[in-house]
Amino acid sequence: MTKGAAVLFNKFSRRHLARLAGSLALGITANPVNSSPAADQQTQNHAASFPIDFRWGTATSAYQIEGAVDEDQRGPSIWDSHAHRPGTIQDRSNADHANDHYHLYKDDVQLMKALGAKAYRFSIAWPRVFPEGTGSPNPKGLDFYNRLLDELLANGIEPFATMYHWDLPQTLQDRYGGWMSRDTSKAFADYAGYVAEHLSDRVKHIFTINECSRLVHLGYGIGADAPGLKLPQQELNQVRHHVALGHGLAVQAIRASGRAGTKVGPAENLVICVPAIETAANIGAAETATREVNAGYLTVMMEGKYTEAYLADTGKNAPKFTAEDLRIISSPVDFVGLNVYTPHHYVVASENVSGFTLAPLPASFPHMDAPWLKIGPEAMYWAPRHVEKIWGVRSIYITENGTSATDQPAADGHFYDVDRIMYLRNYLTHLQRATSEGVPVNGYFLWSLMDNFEWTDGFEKRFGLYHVDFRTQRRTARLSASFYRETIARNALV
Ligand code: PNW
Repeated sequence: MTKGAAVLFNKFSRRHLARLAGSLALGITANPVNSSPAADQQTQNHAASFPIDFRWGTATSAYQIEGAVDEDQRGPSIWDSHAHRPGTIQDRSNADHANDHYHLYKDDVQLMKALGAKAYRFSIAWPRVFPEGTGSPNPKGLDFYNRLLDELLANGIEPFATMYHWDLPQTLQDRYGGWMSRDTSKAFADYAGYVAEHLSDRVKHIFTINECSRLVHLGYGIGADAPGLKLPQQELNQVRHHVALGHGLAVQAIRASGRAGTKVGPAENLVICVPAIETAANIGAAETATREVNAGYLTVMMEGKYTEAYLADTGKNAPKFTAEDLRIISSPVDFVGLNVYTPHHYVVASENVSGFTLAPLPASFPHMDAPWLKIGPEAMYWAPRHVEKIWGVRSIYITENGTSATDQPAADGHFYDVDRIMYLRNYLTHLQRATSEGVPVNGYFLWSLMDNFEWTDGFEKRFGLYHVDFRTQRRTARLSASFYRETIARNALV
């Protein structure tokens, strides 16, 4: 063993034992398979290691875990209304109670600690802070996040906050039609500035909006997500513009009201274009495609203009906007967050006008426990690489990555989610490929810390490293929790 490896081994063993003790004290099931001494003695595989200061974390969002929807003067959100509308949620559930994280947050911080995770991405519920969306803040709402932040920091976990993970105050839907009006974009900036002013003494990284594209398409286009609308094209394009504007206004408000040094950026589910074969021509075509298929989101945020093809495609339905809007939307950001689950397109270079062909995916393309969750680990390489290459972004966080899986407890009571481990190991291998080539990815947040309310899938889809029994609120570590803990401890793939 080299000297470096011996130091690592000793450090790892001590930390490992401390964590295990922590898990036991918590009453959560001990990790099903503890690493064997033989595995511990392996020298670190340097070829598979990550940058030394890489941030490892987990991610959640407010509505999916908090519960306590009526407590401490929280106002209703569009997701409360949506989930209570008959026929919207697969298992007829709602998140009124969810993981009861509002009361169990201290236990949940211990779950993170047991993983050795040093960062945590969570979202702030706008209707807790401003029950009416605008106007008078509710100090009790903000207090919950004060308690959570103090608990995280006391346990050595760095908080990364998302300002909007889809839980719009219902009053803004009623008053303005939600994101159909730019009044909502402005209200969002006021709320974000207020939160930054009060929390940026402890939160140094803030994400504005989680996945603009999903909230626009599923919320206002298809109507599956809240607020459940199916708008015609022009209005839909206008919603998209208002969401991008909300992002830009929030960047400015957070900078104006947050402490010096507060960093801010989006958390987007970039539509990921993978070169079908890694030739120079296909890679170039995949970059061109990335700009175009993300024209209404990351492209306009980074470039301050809609692409010609986007404006031509939308034609008379193009959004109405001013030059000032575009300047706001493209306010400089400190980093870009990317939610990476799946490759959306495989790209082949083409002689056509666009320069690319999006290959149709064969029915046999493999997927995880949801038809949309196609298994394409190389998406984890190409997403950050494109963002660096196309827009020169110098700091990237993987704000979400993970999968649902169908494991049941085995005869010995453990959850052997080996398919989730397979998925994670392969995606992380491609992330390591990116960092080893110098793509500036600074951290990774695994979705999710624990099973939670998976939007229209209710509690049927489970994404957690910890299994949650929603009747008892008992959290049990899955085998993937051990995988992640070992990966973090070694800062390398295991
Ligand atoms: C994310 N895609 O949604 C959300 O941010 C989370 O709240 C959610 O629980 C999680 O992923 C799992 O679904 C996504 O098609 C939905 O690429 C769809 C895609 C990506 C992310």
